[in-house]
Amino acid sequence: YVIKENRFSYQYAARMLNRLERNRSITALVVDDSSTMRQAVTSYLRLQNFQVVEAHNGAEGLEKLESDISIKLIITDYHMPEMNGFAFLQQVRHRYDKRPLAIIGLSSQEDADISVQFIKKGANDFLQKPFQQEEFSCRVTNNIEALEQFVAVQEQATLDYLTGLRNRRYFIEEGDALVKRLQAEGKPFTVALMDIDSFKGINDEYGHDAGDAVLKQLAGYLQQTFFRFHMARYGGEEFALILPGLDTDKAYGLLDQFRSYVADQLFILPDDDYIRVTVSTGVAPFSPSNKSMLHQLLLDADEALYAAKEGGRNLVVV
Ligand code: GH3
Ligand code: MG
Ligand code: MG
Ligand code: MG
Repeated sequence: YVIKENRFSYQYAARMLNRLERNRSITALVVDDSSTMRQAVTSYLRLQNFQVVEAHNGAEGLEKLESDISIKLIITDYHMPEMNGFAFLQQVRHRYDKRPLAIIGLSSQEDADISVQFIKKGANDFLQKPFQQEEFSCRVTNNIEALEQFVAVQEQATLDYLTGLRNRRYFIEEGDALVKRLQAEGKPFTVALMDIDSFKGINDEYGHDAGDAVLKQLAGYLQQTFFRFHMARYGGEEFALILPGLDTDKAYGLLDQFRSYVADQLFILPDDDYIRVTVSTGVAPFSPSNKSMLHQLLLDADEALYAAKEGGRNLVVV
């Protein structure tokens, strides 16, 4: 296949092999009322290793999309009974505004306006029927790679560079919605802020790199213990947590266990020296009737954190 295209190179072949391997975990949705067209598009996609599901029109396409979260690529026709390609596209972009989807519109219409409308309504690309298999495959590959890059950049923007934990932006954006959902469902949850004790002293005595090493080691412990929960590096040496399913007592138990674990560890510095480090944690008390926004719960947790520092540090305070 590669040799036939007369642009054989090891780099190109390697890239294509890698692409084919990655395509295995991607499902493509083919929406077309013509069975001949569906079969052709499906066979092209299978040659590229995609999993494929088919739909006869937009309405069926929406059902497939709802039930299969592995769908990342949609090839949709324009003219279809019941729900045409435009209506389908508008529904998809409206319902799944956060879901990463590459959408390619198809139409045999000679009308050039169809391609414009497809793009305006949210398609990433457009192909006029009939098309060559090679053009189809190239466009699919380009769109999938653009989508993957977009997802990777989006993911990077939620991470803290030093520790690899989620960052404050992610914590607030997702946390606001999480708190509202938990409150609506009447489920218990706890909001907490954790802060390293006398961290400035570590920087002053051992240097900034030593401080960074402490942050990274602590982030590793946080990851191990709280990976199931909503957690982020909230500020310099401060970490924020939302613990869904845990009321104040249960959260206190877990956070105090973590406090005691940290106090028992040796933190390794870049010069192989080691030190002890402790953390203090403030917990916003949970009550089912408290419908405060995340912002207020963090202020409550911060107040408790202040009390933990006043109380002598290496403490969890509710
Ligand atoms: P307390 O026990 O009251 O929390 O005292 P503290 O010294 O930990 O608190 P303070 O807020 O005075 O100092 C926090 C320090 O954290 C100051 C800042 O320079 C340092 N810091 C913030 N971000 C980083 C970072 O990414 N790396 C390092 N090494 N230090 C950082
Ligand atoms: Mg049609
Ligand atoms: Mg501190
Ligand atoms: Mg602090």
